[in-house]
Amino acid sequence: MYISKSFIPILKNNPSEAKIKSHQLMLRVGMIKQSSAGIYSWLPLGFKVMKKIEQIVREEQNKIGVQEILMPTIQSSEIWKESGRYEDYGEEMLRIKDRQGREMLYGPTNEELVTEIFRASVKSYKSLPQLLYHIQWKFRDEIRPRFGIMRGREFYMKDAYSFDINDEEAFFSYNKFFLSYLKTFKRLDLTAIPMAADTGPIGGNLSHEFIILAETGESKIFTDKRIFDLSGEGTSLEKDSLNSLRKKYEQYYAVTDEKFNKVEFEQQVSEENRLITKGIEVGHIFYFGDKYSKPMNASVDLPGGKKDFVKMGSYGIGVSRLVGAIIEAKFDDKNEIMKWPLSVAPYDVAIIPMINKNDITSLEKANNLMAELNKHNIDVIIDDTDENLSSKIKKMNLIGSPYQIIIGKKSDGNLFEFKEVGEEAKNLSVSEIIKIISEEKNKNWFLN
Ligand code: P5A
Repeated sequence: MYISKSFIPILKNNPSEAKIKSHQLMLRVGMIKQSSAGIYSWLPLGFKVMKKIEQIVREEQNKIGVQEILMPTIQSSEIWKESGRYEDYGEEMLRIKDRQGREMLYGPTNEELVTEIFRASVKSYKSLPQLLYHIQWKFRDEIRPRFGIMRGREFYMKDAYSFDINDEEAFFSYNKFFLSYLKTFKRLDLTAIPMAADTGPIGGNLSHEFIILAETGESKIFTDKRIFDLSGEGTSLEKDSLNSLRKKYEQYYAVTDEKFNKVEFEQQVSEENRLITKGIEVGHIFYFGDKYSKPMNASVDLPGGKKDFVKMGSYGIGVSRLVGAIIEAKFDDKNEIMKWPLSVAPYDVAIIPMINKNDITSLEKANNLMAELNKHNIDVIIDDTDENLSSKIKKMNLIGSPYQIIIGKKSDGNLFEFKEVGEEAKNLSVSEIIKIISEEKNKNWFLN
């Protein structure tokens, strides 16, 4: 891709309406454009990153055996009246009337709709467990949409739902998502910590929020620092292995402010291990038993001939919020340098040729280099404008490709000035460059 042909509307300065670094950067490099309060269009750069995040989320869901479906954004109010949430959900729900005067709504979440799909065809315990997910836009008429796509009114969510025969099996499903979330966030190069949390309008009494640390986060958290040393590495998808994983995490105090209890915190965590800080909620998992299956009559035949309501959980990841969360975690706003994790970078490599009007050899070199890198599935952006080198580097630092190649006076013969952002530049050949990037791209993540 050439900068001159791309739709990357870069602003000279930070827009004054943006208060946190992710919102500033996303507007500054034209990743998004506000369409109305809390509602955004996604422009090429932002869309590319979000789609890459979505694909990682999808792959990790598929790996634990969740099946992808796609439910609509617009739902009928009928099923919400059955579950009893139509009134409870209050002003956050966007209510719509169709031309026949039927009450519809823009889905803020899908527990009811998926239960309706399930009950229409699953009748026996023999078909359990069922794990379903979709990745779809949601709408919540938040009173205070803010920080750009971090707290939007319209936002993109992966939401999964589990249906099981009893509590034990339902916890097994819950724990699969617990592990899958640790893995998903790790692939995004984030450390997300599961913390006991309030269940709000979704309900139930077991729930974990997955939180990444950030000063600009909206969640206040209280933790034992030692929880940051844990990982899901080595955990298999066996019941016992997953149980011990959750126990390993739950032995350390880690809660959001709604669950905070000063006495417990001080009793359980020694002073040097206490951490009180802020974070961003990037995922949230819930177990709520028969909260929806009972009022909506979603039951299955049991082995002895009796019937019982299925036990359900739901599992969300804020796909659009993650774009902002990664920026909060990775953007160096003092030096105005963004480095996307290679797994989601809009472009793997930025090629910056120094172009002199009378001499286009460096642009030709850049073109040849791009052709070579493309052959190895390495995605490249070239700054083919005739701006000076320092403004080109500034621009690429904001776009955030993790690697940069400068083609100028110093590039001699077959060697190129190559650098991983934040590291020293090196003179390398094309094949050495391809090797470094390909190895990083194919890195093995735990539990593949
Ligand atoms: C779980 C899946 C639920 O809605 N029902 C289906 C459950 N959970 S949740 O915690 O309310 O939302 C899941 C994740 O969505 C992101 N999120 C948001 N992102 C951007 N703007 C918002 N207004 C917003 N609200 C929720 C969060 O990442 C949250 O963890």
